Amino acid sequence: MTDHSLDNTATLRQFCQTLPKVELHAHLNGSLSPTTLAKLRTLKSDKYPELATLCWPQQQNGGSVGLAEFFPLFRHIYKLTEDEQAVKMATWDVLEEFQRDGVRYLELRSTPRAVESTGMTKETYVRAVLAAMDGWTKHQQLSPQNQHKHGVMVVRLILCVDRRESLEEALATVQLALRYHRTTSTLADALCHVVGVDLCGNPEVGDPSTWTPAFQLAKSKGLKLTVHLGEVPYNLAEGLTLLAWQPDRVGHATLLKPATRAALYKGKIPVEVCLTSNVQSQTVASYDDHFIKEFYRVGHPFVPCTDDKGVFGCSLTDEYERLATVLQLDYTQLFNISRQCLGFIFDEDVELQRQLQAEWTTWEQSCE
Ligand code: 6MZ
Repeated sequence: MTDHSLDNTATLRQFCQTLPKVELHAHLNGSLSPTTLAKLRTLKSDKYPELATLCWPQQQNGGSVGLAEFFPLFRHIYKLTEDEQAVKMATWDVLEEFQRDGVRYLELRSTPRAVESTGMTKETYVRAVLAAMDGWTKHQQLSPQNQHKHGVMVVRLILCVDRRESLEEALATVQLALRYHRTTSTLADALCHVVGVDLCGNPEVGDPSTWTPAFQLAKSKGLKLTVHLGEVPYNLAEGLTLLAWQPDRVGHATLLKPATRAALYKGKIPVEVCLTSNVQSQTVASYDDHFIKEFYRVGHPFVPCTDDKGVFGCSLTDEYERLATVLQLDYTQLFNISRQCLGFIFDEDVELQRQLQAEWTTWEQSCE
């Protein structure tokens, strides 16, 4: 595949849009599009009239949102997804949008949440997300007009522990992840399941050593691990504690101490890179200053991801386009990066991995 292998009118954007893509770092509630927010606002307008104008900051001013303003946003957003019906609607829409963006394998992540006033428990939250994933997948399979020639986008779930949570809460999330993990799932006809756990939330809050037993348990039971690493310039001990959990991937890894960076490189731990999110949330000064250049130079594995496509107003297509510009990549290099991501997915099903590889090969051949 060369830069000239596509038809002359094809632009970089078209290439990035049609490229089959893998999305491995997307938070459900941060991924809600303006359209979904509007639908949810209408649904909740009697209960929360004060949310009538709620929207993402970038919809108002197109501007960035620093980490200090980022986390409080979810206090409001969470009111819109405080019951199972709303969670299902939100999940369904997010899947539609990722598929439309050319994503062919998605690991969506979310923090199980209990809301006393609506009766939603952490378990019914997880069941609602999985039910929407299953329902959406079946709907796609049954709708010939919606069918991609390689079938429906594959969807998996990662459960998050928020840094505000206690060890007991983290352990409960790991137990939930195990209950809905494929190898132990009691849902015989389930299409979608949990593949791993993540540590997310405000990096200024909490100390990772608190949750070590929970993440060790997850690892020992066969769940895959990812952690948010280095979003703020925290101390060396914190970075090393997180890496001692032996995560299978890490998110961001933007502000690492040299010893943490060395450990990351030594372990060849793939990084979920979220360019737009990092620059907009001001953890990286500019795209030119982004560590992606260093990862690419030293050959460290990475996966382009959106993080919160709603909050940051981006798509995975945007992320590939941005990557091409920052790293000066041609189409072949972009394709190779997208294909390399298949090696970092958490679902270890050999047949699934074979199918995905075949799909990428077919796509590559179609460009020749
Ligand atoms: C850390 C983040 C995040 O779980 O309710 N979240 N945590 N860093 C980030 N990058 C800027 N983006 C999102 O989705 C929203 C939750 O994901 C976490 C935050 O804890 C946020 O509350 P769910 O679906």
